[in-house]
Amino acid sequence: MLRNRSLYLLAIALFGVQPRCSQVAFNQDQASETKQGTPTQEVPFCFATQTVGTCKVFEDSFERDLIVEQEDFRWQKVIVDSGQNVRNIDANILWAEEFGYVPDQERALLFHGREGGSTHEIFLVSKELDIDVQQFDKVEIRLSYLPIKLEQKITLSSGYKVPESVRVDVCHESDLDCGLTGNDSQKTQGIRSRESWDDYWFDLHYGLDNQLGLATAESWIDVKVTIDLDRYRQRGNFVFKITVSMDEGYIGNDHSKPMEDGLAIDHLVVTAIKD
Ligand SMILES: [Ca+2]
Ligand SMILES: [Ca+2]
Repeated sequence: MLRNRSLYLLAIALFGVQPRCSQVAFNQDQASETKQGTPTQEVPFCFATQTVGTCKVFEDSFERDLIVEQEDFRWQKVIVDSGQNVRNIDANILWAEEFGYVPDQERALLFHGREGGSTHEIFLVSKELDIDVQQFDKVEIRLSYLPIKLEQKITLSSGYKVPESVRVDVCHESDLDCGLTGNDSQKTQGIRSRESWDDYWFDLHYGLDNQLGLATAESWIDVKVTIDLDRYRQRGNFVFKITVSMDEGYIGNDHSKPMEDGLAIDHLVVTAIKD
């Protein structure tokens, strides 16, 4: 952190101008405050010249019990497309031994469906990122994911056909249109809207041979999407969600049995780019 801070101050001294990115990167007091709620969070660090620069907005390795902690500056909620809240969601942070291997530290986040349940998507929704969308050009979102016996086509309860997968959706309409505000019915309608959210797909792997508990380093796929900020300048800020789609889960919904469908993520990094 000290080294980062020194580099950052040096960058300011040399170049004088830097894109505004996460305020926590520029204010020591706020950084300390933010860290309390996210003990595994490396404080974001931004630097830039007058013409180019990058800024790590946040990273998440899911080294905690709750997916969305109250003080976390990154996530606002994890929700299923029916509008159900976190208590009913098939998403949990598990330890490495339950996966077999995780790519970053000791835990990762597992999503799954439910045998006999209708087919849903699960959304992990970011807070409004502290990126100046007028000044930066792109956002890059990277993560590692573990596919477990996924299939190429499923039909969601909303009628849409999608592959079992993980992707990034970015809100390009109003908060209300994207289901970020409003009454319960507006939130449910907005959060699943294909019109209000743009979808950005990662490379898809189906992991037909993978099984929970037997994952190795090779089972995890590193992927990234790059998003042009031009389209979000009018909205004025950047909110994204990680969306996973699948129908089944543990066989017989018994967590001691193997999985028919599962998808884990780890080491998610969001970077703003000025090029
Ligand atoms: Ca991890
Ligand atoms: Ca399936």
